Amino acid sequence: MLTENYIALEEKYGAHNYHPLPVVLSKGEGVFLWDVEGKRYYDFLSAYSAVNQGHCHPKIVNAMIEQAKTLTLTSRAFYNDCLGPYEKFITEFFGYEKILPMNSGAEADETALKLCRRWAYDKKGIKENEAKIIVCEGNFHGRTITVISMSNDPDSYKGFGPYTPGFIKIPYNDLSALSKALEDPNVAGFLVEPIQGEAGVVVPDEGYLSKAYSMCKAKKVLFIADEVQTGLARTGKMLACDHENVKPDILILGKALSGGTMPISAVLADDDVMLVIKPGEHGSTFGGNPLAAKVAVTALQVLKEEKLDENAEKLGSLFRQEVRKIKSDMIELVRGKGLLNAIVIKPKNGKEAWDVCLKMRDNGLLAKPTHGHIIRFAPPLVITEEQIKEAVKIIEKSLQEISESI
Ligand code: IF1
Repeated sequence: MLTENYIALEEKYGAHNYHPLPVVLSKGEGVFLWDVEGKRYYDFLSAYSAVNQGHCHPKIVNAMIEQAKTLTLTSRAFYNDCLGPYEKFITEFFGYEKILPMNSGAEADETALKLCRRWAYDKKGIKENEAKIIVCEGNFHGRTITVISMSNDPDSYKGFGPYTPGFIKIPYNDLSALSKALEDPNVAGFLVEPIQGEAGVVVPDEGYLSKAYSMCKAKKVLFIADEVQTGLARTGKMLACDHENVKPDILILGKALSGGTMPISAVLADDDVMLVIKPGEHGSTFGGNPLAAKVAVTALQVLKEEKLDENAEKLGSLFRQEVRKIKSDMIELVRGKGLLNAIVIKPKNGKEAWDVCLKMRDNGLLAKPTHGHIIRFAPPLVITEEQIKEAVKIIEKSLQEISESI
């Protein structure tokens, strides 16, 4: 079946909730993807940072196969022999007392919101149903009704009301706005992405996270970091918060926690926060299942053993340095941290980011525009120096070909 046939199937039988780049993939290995015609591509999206360890990492896949043949799901109605060891491993890995295991990133964000609100009532003494949580404009935390209630992107929230109340929206990277919002005694938490991914890889000023953290502490407000996309070595440190030595009161992880094999997310916190939720007050059918427990431990071990944070730091700098050498009037700017980068495209004679992505696809590299004219570049963290250089050549060639075609 050729590319068109597969696309036609999705068009006919699938919801139209995406507009994918026209390429049909059938195999992944490390930094590479192959389409149904056998053409190879560099993957520069990594499934939105869910494949940091590279596609089908053998250690992770083998751990999955072994556990899949043994026990995949018990539900939390009973104990199993994988969850406790996983909980010990991950809490020691990140330095927290407890983990609440979930599946998707949105579920983990929802869990963090519930923890924060319950902590507000039981520990901070805020009146029931009065808790407020500060969020940033430009945020992306998932697609559930409550999560889109925090969004100021019409594509995320329009037509899905009524919305969940209790959120205060402030501009990102704006400490005076945060300071003002923190004056409200009913504020219980501040939920923030250390780098705003969907907004177009918006990196805040140096010191923003640490100052925001201190301001929250001064007002007994929980600092909640959504590291679903920025975490797990992506930005050159195990967590993006590590760049400023900030330890969030609630840490949200997802995506690469499974190395891209299955949905696994997690919320980490210390007892003072985590134990406000009592038995029977929160959960999920698959949360903390034995298969996820084994996969997540292996996925984290791979990050550490292969020093993928150091590789991301080193090769991210190389990527930005090499892209900045490209002579093209379609490059407005390059920004990012580690291997989470973006190029802001200056449209030229009607050609824009989407056209650049189509051309890069023809030349063997897959990436996709986020808002408007911004292209995110986020390869698996196992990429090598030589592959980064080859990828930059493809970007340069593609921009040149577009300019010549106009
Ligand atoms: C889509 C965006 C990225 C996330 C952060 C929570 C979640 C995400 C910081 C929710 C998910 C995904 C969702 C996917 C595309 C992708 C995305 F474009 F939507 F915004 F990466 F930037 N926090 N991001 O980035 O995790 O429930 O999806 O497991 O919805 O189109 P999830």
